[in-house]
Amino acid sequence: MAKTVGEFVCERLYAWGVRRVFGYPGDGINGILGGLQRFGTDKIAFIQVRHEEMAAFMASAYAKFSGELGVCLATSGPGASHLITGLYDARLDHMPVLALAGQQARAAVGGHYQQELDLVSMFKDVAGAFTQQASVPPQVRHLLDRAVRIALGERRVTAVIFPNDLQELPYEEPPRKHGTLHSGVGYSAPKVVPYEADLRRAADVLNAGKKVAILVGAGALQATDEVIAVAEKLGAGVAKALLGKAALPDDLPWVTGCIGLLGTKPSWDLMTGCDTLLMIGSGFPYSEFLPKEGAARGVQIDIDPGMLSIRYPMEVNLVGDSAETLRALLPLLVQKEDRSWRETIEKNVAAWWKEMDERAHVTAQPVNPQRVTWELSPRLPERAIITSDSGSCANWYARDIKIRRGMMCSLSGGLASMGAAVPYAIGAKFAHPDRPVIALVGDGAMQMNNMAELITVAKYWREWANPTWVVCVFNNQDLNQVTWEQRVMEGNPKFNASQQLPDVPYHRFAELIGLRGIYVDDPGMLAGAWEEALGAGQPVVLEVKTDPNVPPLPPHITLDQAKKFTSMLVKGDPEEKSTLLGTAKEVLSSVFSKE
Ligand SMILES: Cc1ncc(C[n+]2csc(CCOP(=O)(O)OP(=O)(O)O)c2C)c(N)n1
Ligand SMILES: [Mg+2]
Repeated sequence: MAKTVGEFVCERLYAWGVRRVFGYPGDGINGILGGLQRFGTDKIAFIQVRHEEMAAFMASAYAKFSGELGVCLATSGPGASHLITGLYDARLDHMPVLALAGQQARAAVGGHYQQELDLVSMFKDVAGAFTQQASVPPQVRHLLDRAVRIALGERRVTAVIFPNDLQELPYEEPPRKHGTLHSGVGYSAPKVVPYEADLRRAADVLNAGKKVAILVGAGALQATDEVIAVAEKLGAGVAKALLGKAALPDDLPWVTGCIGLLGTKPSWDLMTGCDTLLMIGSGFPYSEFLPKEGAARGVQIDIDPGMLSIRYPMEVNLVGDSAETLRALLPLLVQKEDRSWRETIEKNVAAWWKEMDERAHVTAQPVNPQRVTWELSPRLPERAIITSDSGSCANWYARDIKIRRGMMCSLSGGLASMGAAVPYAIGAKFAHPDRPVIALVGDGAMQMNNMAELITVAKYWREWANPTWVVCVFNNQDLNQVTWEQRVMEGNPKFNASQQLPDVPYHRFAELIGLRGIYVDDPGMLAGAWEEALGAGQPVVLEVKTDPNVPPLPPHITLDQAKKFTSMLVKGDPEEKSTLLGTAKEVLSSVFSKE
């Protein structure tokens, strides 16, 4: 029997190197699933998720952690629309992800049919680089070839939509005649390096600087040695955008940690005190954390011209691969003899880590959330992968985890979506089954969708070479990050109707579905709990009852924000009687005293 279009799709994806697809079935996509069944799940594994959005998050995380194409699959209508948020996550973080979606039969399209959405229009923004709906079998080959090559080459999301009747038809190669396409498989990333003259202009700016600050992002993840060499030569300090947290280890004394709202005071001092800024592979969005316009000369390196000079007007804009460009730049740089700038940075960094230690040990009711990550950090196994959800835990992830060489970490950066940490941690395991994986998640995000995805973990963990997979839930019964934003940014007291969360026994839910559950409501138990979780030999939900009144404040607070905060205290907050007053005032005053 001739192979079907569905079988051909699998065969072609396999030829492109695709070995797993994250997805969920439905009658809109059953022809491709039937094709996969016949093609062989030993060649392309189907990872069954609980929700299509999670499949897209997993594909995004898989691309981030493996460096390969992530593929997700969904049925027509609601399955396809469920993919959207996860695809936007990949889009905003520049990840190559291919979405395969079903559609109603060709004869029904345009007929307000059940589960018929205008999918080309729907995907067109998120997968704007390439979205096409197949209409005849000979078209499928080039649609797939282009969708994969564009996703990989442009680091974009692409989508191919398949009407369900088309999936069942016999596959036909494009005939040799006018009006047909004859495409092929294969893509190799080029070496992208700026011209010598532009490198010289960049070197001139960097050599003239006396106080050089470097900011690295996800684009520098493969350039660790090169960034270290350049920073050493320039006597520079290096701050990290959240997605670039693993680009440099935190045990280097001149690495100031993360930058921005979730960042550190030494990163703030680095950026406000520098006279020259070198930005490498970062789309870090908040310009107010960079030097004031005109206060520093700037050089930027990015593989994507669209990301150049949009956060700070740079003097030299270099399009290039980070590692290759830095390697080419290095011989043009002059070793800075005056190390006083570097010494100041190192002093600031040492003081900051001491302050982090103190903040983690401030008494809270019952557990200080910062203590959770502080205790995890030295216990992180080699080569661990850490993911974080969006919420207050992202602050503790950004600030308290000392990343070491060989580790990986990520989160939903550009989109900053809730609900990504568990699917990210699952995607990480499929990319690196031999690495221990740890996810940090708030209770709101756990309730939103991460809990359901634990079922996916229960289904697959026995296939993973290393069974260590831990999700730590910060149970504070609050949408805490936003509660604090409402207080500090808006000057409003906590609004219980929108912020308070029901208490859920996450550790017991874990046990119900066959995972290990650990519960901690005493900071003294944390060290032992982490050790137990990391050595459990099976996936664990570590639930910690944390205090919502420990403020995840930005490293630098403006006077305006402080005034609003004070007015909130006057207006009255349901938590007024708690430790909020003490802790928040303490932290605020410590921030101001350093101004
Ligand atoms: C999908 C989505 N909805 C809403 C938000 C806005 N938001 C950001 S953090 C947050 C609170 C998260 O609460 P939780 O998961 O309990 O973590 P916590 O801040 O309490 O530690 C919300 C609502 C978001 N980022 N993503
Ligand atoms: Mg919470």
